[in-house]
Parts: sequence; structure tokens; C-alpha cells
Amino acid sequence: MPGKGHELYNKENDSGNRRILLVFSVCIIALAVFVIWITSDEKVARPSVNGALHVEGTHLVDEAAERVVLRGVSTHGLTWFPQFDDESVFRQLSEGWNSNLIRLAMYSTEYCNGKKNESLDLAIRGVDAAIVADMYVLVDWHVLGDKDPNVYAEEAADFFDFMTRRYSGVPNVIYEICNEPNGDTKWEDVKRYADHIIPVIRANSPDAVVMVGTPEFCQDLESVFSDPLDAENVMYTCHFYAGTHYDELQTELDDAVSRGLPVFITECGITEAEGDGRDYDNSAKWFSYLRKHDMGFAVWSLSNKDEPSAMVKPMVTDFVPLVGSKLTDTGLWVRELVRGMDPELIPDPDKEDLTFQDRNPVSRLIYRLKMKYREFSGK
Ligand code: IDC
Repeated sequence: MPGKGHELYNKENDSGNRRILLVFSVCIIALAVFVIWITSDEKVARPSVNGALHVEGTHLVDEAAERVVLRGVSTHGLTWFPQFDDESVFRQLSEGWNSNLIRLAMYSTEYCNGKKNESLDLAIRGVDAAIVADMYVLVDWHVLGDKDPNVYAEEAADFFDFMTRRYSGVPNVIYEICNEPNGDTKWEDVKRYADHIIPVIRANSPDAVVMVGTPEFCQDLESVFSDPLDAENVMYTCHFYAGTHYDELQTELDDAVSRGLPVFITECGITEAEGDGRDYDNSAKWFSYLRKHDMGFAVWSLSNKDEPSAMVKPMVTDFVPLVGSKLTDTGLWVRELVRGMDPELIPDPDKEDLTFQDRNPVSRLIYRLKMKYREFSGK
């Protein structure tokens, strides 16, 4: 028959076990919290939470007047790469890349030369997909070969009338009324066009944000100052390609920003403007500037065209899931950028395996740990 000593021994043993269990549980919880912290993405603005945006001073703000930064990619021409204009693709960008912006590049020359219905259907499909994916969406009237937006001003007016009626009051939608005025197009020409289109938009969607292209492929911000638009809730666009544009355009942008012009980067690239070679160092410089100034951007392009600016490899035809092995070096670098990583710390995909993290949860954890360490140590 066990005596008192034995009971005492059991009690002590029990409380010892309990203590060990407690320490063990605390360690497990701490580890779980740590893993969640390391692997989770930063919180970004979402239409379902932050609502409609508007321009305040030089920045976009949400319904609570909090500053909002939009980060995402641009499709290629919708009629050429319709397979990317898809709900499941956008959801992956939204959830997997932590992206809150998608730009729909609808070439005006396609719309106006026999592909009106197809273009319109694709624009609608894209906006609806962005709504499901809880992203903000730039509806881009992609002026390029037509140079001067006035060439197809009537068609543009019809298009924006239709879209703003259909999506009136939908917080996701932002209108980009002309991609890149170029050739001999002057700011006064763009202004005349904007003065025609903005009232059309405002008649149906009075509170929608409007983005306006600037001359010289969206690199002439200076001329806007001489005669800015007489309209609220408007931003002017600047486009850069890191393989082509260096100090001169950076200075132009910085001047404009410091003089109070609201600027948005509706298109940019880490390659040359003509599509070749990449410049990671200059990309890091550009995107660090944008990060420092809370400026939004959309990177060209979400496509599998056989050109360096495309983010998906040419042979890939199944985009779900959009894992790293399907991405080009551009896609891998931009994925980190859109996810919110400090641009100076994004590894060069030629030197480091950025697909490693796609293999399994442990690889992902190791990758994230490495990147967090870099962020803290600044290397
Ligand atoms: C390029 C595409 C290329 C296409 C060409 C003409 O990458 O496949 O053949 O347009 O349609 C821009 C334009 C954008 C360009 C891009 C890269 O807005 O349409 O796409 N770019 O050259 N401005 C500067 C660069």
C-alpha cells in the first residue's frame, strides 16, 4: 500500500510535468507566432475594406483619408493576350503576390479598328475579375501608335461613357484616359482631350479617380505646370523603363513631386523601353524612390510574349497556379517588388534561386527568414 511519501512524490511529479507542459506550450505558441509573422505579407489597401479612393494633395487616399499605395502589374494588349485577363489569374496576383492593383491595357487602335466588341468584352471581363479578386483596377485607353489621343477622341468618349455607367459607384475602378501621348502631341492637345473626356466620366461616376497621360510617352511632367487641368481627383502619369531612363527622368519626376503635382506610375518596366535587357540596379533606384514617396505603380507586362518585359515564360500556357518556375526573371523580380520587399534587397534572379520558396512550406519559411534577416541587417 503506497504511503504519504509516495503521494507527495506524485504531486511534485505532477506539478513538474505541468510546468514542463506550460513551457513547452509557450514555446510552441511563440514559434507559431514567429512563423506567421515571417511568412505573412504586409497589409495593403483593398476595395472591400478601404473603399473608393480619391486624390488628396499629391497622393491617393481611402475613404478614411488614409494614404493608399497601389502596387501591381499591367496586362499586355487585352486582345493579344486575353488568356491573362482572367479571374483565377488575378486572384493569384491578389492573394499570392499581395497585389492590390491590376491595369487593363486596352489598345485604342485595336478598339477603333475592328475589335470594338472584343475589346469591350475583355475590359468588362477584366474589371469584373478585379472586383472578385478585391483589387483596384486601372482601365487604360492604351494610346500608342495613334500618338495623339484626339485621333480617337469620340470613340474614347463612347467607351468611357459606357464603362462609367456600368461601374458607377464601384470603388475598384480608376480610369486612365490615355496611355502615352507621343510624336508631336503637346500638353495642350492632351489637355483638350482631357477636357472632353473627364466630363463624360464625371457625368456617370462623379467621384472616380482619373489618370491623365503626359506628352513624350508620359515623360513630360514639366509642361503640365504651365497649364494644369481644372479638375479634381486627377493624377498625371509618368512612365519609366529602368533600362532606358536614368537621372534625367528621375529628376523630372522629383521636381514634379516636390512642386506638388499628383503623379502615378501607371506603367513602368525593369527592362529597356524597347523591351530588351534588364537593369536591376536602376530598377532598385527607381522603385526605392517610389517606395519612399508612397507612389503607386503597375509594371509591364503580365504576358507570356517572348520578350524580356513579359513576366511569364513563353511556353507556359497554364497560369494556375502561377508558381515561380513559370515566371521569367522579370516576373520573379517583380513578384518580390509587388509583395512589398525593399527594392534594394531584391535578389538578382541570375544569382539567386527565387523559385526556391515555391517548393514547399519549409522552403518558403527559409526564404522568408533569409529576406527578413537581410531587411534587418540591410544587406
Ligand atoms: C510594347 C510591347 C510589345 C509590342 C509593342 C507595340 O511590349 O510586345 O509589340 O508594345 O504594341 C510602352 C508602351 C507599351 C509597350 C512598352 C514596351 O506603353 O505598349 O509595349 N512600352 O515597349 N511605353 C514604353 C515602353
